Amino acid sequence: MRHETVEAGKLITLEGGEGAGKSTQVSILVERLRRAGRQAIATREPGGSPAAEEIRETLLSGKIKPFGPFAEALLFSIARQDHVDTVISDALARGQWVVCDRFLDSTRAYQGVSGGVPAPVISALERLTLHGLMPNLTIVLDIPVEEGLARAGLRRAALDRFESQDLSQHERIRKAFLDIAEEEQARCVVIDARKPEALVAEDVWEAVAERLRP
Ligand code: T5A
Repeated sequence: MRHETVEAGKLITLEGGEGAGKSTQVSILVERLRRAGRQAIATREPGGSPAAEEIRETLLSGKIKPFGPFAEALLFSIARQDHVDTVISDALARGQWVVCDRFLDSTRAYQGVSGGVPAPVISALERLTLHGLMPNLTIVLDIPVEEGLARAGLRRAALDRFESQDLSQHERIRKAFLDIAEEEQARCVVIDARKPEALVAEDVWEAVAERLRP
């Protein structure tokens, strides 16, 4: 019997603060990868699998907030593990390119740096939930906090649990993403998200083409 070896897919994550344009760029990138002949899927966190989408509702409603950032970090991690185990790993094994709106760096930035959950705890959660899986490429969309919040606010009537944090927390989160990108340059690329959508999409594609050769 002849066995065909399937080339493993790639995991690309988009990260950044509120309203940076992650969801917009995820859709554009998936279309572009498909036009380049790759099988590509869009997914998101928190969520991405039926069970994780249920956890998303609970987290964004603020019901877990009284238990503190550690409890939120645990729940984001439980959701991530299900998402990885039931969606991402299978897709990668089938050779698909997975483009994910937020992933582990959001937990590092929001619950870790902004929420004060110690970095070794966040790292332990990553080890327990990801079993060594890391994105092949992480694109950090960087935008001044107030500009991003204005975009997010235009889209929705009410801000969720995390969007409604105070400005200094959003500034810490922005810096946390930039610090991660600085520390992990082989994995991360920072893109100026203030530009018009089409120009940001060009920068995203350039980064993907240069780093991953789709
Ligand atoms: N969270 C998440 C944690 O605390 N820990 C974690 O581990 C994880 C995974 C998720 C929340 O959960 C937190 C972080 C978040 O607060 P969400 O609803 O998924 O909540 O929110 P976000 O991921 O922040 O997504 P947003 O929907 O707020 O923003 P996006 O996806 O960055 O932006 P997008 O594409 O929806 O665009 C927003 C608006 O701007 C316009 C769009 O048309 C849209 O109206 N826009 C642009 N306008 C001008 N120029 C451009 N270049 C534009 N690009 C988009």
